[in-house]
Amino acid sequence: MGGLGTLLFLLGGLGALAHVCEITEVDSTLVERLGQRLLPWMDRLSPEQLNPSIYVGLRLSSLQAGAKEAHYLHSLKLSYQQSLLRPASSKDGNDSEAKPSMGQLALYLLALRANCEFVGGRKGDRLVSQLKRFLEDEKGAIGHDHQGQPRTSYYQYSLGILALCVHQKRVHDSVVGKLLYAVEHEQHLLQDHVSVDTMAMAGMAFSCLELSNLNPNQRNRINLALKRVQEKILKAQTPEGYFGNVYSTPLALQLLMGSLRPTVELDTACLKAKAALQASLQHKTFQNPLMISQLLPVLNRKSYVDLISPDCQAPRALLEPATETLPQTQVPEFIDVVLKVSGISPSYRHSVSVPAGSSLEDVLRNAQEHGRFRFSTQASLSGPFLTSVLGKKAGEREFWQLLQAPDTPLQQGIADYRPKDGETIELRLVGW
Ligand code: B12
Repeated sequence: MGGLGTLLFLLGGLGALAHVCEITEVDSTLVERLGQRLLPWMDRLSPEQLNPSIYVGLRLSSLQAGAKEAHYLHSLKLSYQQSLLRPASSKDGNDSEAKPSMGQLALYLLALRANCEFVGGRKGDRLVSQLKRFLEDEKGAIGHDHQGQPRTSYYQYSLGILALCVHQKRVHDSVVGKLLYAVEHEQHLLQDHVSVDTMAMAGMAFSCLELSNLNPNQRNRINLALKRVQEKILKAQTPEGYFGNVYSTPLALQLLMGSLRPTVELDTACLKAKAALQASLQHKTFQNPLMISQLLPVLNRKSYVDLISPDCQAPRALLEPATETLPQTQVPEFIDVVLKVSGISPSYRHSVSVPAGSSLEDVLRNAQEHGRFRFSTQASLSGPFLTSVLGKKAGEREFWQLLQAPDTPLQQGIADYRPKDGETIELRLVGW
């Protein structure tokens, strides 16, 4: 390291150069443990299990997975190019695989950028056109009067703009305008649990546009919207210190880290959030690979906005697989969980007995095997998403909400949540 490099390093170490929202002191064993949880997922290379977010998270972290990484990116490329560039669904019924969504395509483009690649060539250009078309369609769905809603979500809309931006691809002012309007009027961005995540993602799209100056006509509006996003996220801080909840805090910090608008409020809020997040790392809060992938960059003081000019030479520690802990061969203890279904008639209520430590998905399976309960799921980057219950499929802009009775929405999905003895879990069909 040269003289200047050493000086910067020292200053950085002292915190003089660090932004107050950056986490500077992290326990490297805890980070390693998080990284190790991603490793098994990197062996899952089937199209339904590939997850570009995992690749992005790892590349922006302080860790690397050696040869697995290149192999994973290669699989992502094959899968995404194949499914996105094949002709539109043929009518003969063989085309059962769903095409990646707008957000998934955007995450794939972020993954390319995380490997310091710019999307290009004939295939690459087609992917960019496709993403632009997705955004145009969504712009149409939102409508001239802004009365409609995107078919996916403003979260995915933001991801789309961000992905094009880090590849230095310009999107039309009118496309950016829809997101600006949504933030200015808080339309559909502020539904309970998804609001902070969506605000953070929208903010990162704006940060990228601001830094790259791709839409100079919108400069002032972008600037103001960023200020607004920052305010909204700070306002959503919980008494414990989380922005929204523990799982939206990583994205919120990714956004706030890049803030060019330091204020006393921001300083105080970030100190509190960092402490809360660091405390949560001591527990088993972060198990889900998607959540880990959004968290790891933060623990390395990086955000998706850094994909404008990623540092692919930065040294990263090689991850070794976790040493196996022997399974305990004790007779399992059983717990009782009450499963309740509401929002449809007739309603349903039944007690299920499962081994302690079972997931909610295990509970649902048990209820299905031993009674009239029925459910189905759809794979997503976050894991299995509950799509139908007792034969009732959630319709457009509806979903099966998971709650701990009487009225606490769960912060985890069916595969990750582990109910306790005597708990009542409610599945409620609601609009969003
Ligand atoms: C938008 C959104 C929703 C929308 C999705 C509908 C839509 N058409 O977009 C709605 C409101 C329905 C929703 C529901 C839920 N969500 Co949500 N959601 C998000 C959000 C903001 C963006 C997801 C996204 O578009 N990703 C990008 C695309 C490219 O990835 P994707 O995998 O293709 O996206 C799909 C899945 O993410 C799926 N989905 C959305 N939420 C969840 C949650 C879980 C656990 C699973 C398995 C799937 C899933 O819907 C997306 C669209 O099809 C994320 C925020 C984040 N930080 O990731 C939270 C987030 C993933 N959701 C979360 C939660 C907890 C839930 C619920 C379990 C809440 C509840 N108590 O019921 C339910 C899911 C219940 C079920 N039926 O299985 C948490 C997950 C935390 C964790 N530990 O894993 C997040 C991180 C929000 C948070 N900070 O708490 N969600």
